Amino acid sequence: MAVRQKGRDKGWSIESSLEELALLCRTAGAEVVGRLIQQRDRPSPQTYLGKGKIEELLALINEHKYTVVVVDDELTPFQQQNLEELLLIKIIDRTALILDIFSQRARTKEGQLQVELAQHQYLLPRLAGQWSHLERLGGGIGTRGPGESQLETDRRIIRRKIQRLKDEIGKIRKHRALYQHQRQKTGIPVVALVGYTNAGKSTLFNTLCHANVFVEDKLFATLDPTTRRIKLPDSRDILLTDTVGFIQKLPTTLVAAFNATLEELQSAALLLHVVDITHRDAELQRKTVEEVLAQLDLSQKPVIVALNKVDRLDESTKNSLDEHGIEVKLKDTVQISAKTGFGIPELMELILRKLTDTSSKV
Ligand SMILES: Nc1nc2c(ncn2[C@@H]2O[C@H](COP(=O)(O)OP(=O)(O)OP(=O)(O)O)[C@@H](O)[C@H]2O)c(=O)[nH]1
Ligand SMILES: [Mg+2]
Repeated sequence: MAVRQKGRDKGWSIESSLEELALLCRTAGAEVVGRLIQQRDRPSPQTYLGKGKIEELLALINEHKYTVVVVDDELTPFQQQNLEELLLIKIIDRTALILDIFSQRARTKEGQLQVELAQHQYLLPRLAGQWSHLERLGGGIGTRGPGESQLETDRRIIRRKIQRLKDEIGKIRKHRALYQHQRQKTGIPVVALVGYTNAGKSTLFNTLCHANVFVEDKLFATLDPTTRRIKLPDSRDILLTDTVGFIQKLPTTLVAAFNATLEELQSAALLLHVVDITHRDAELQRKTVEEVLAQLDLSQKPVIVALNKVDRLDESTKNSLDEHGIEVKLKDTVQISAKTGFGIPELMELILRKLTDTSSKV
């Protein structure tokens, strides 16, 4: 059961956001069997949902025997605890869901450590709730909660764990910096693929490198950056990097934890922004990616926009992409199909031109 509130996010319609949430659920291995939308100016600080909606939801849970409720926002620990007590059902918020997917997907040691860090940071303020919640739910012999001293111990353990994870990530980071430094010395420019999750970055990466990177029609197929050396039309080399996809309302804990990986982007000479032009929310996705790039201080980087999956469009729509809501008058835009290879020579030429432009400016 997926729940969200009306009118809370810039530009994104409730349907789009809920649809994306359902896709996230499927990626995490759960099927959405019901949806509930609440109209409210702002969420209740105590219970997120209002009284009437809670009753409605409770009735639905009893009728359909739902097992989990997924909320399309990040809940405060207080809201989550109260909701679980009232509904007596497991509540997962958008952040926990994304963290779960990330933990399934991380492959490298660094990726795993980063996700683990984000999970522990998410858990820390939620610990208190867990214990008192158990006490009140169960009560009595055998189910009595471990109490405050246990809670303090648990908090200490989690804090220590967080520190250990940070130390370990720090070590890997140093190693990476060394590697990056060596790479810079070779003078080969780095071109980094960025874009909304599922836009087709890895497919394009494969097409450009003839490599075989994990591609899947699921969200966040790629978590760990992969880099390969490829040749441009003038036979100059570049390093191409495939990265993690972005999403609206990306949990802040994750952005922080993945900072090290995203730092790879800082050293890029050029960003190749891949947009799934066939997606209903292509323009919103493009804007979201731009916002995340701005948060990461990358707005000043030279960018090429690759409008991907044009093989799905028919001839007439290809010429009027405006109808898809995308602002095609953007400079340095090229239409491609990572799958069929359409537009790839033009893309390579554009990369070459853009790199030559930028290097002649500095
Ligand atoms: N029709 C069509 N499908 C494509 C194209 N490019 C990618 N796809 C499909 O889109 C889906 C997502 O592709 P990926 O390459 O995994 O996307 P990504 O941007 O790397 O996604 P994340 O790693 O999850 O952020 C896959 O099912 C691809 O087969 C294309 O040019 N045309
Ligand atoms: Mg990918």
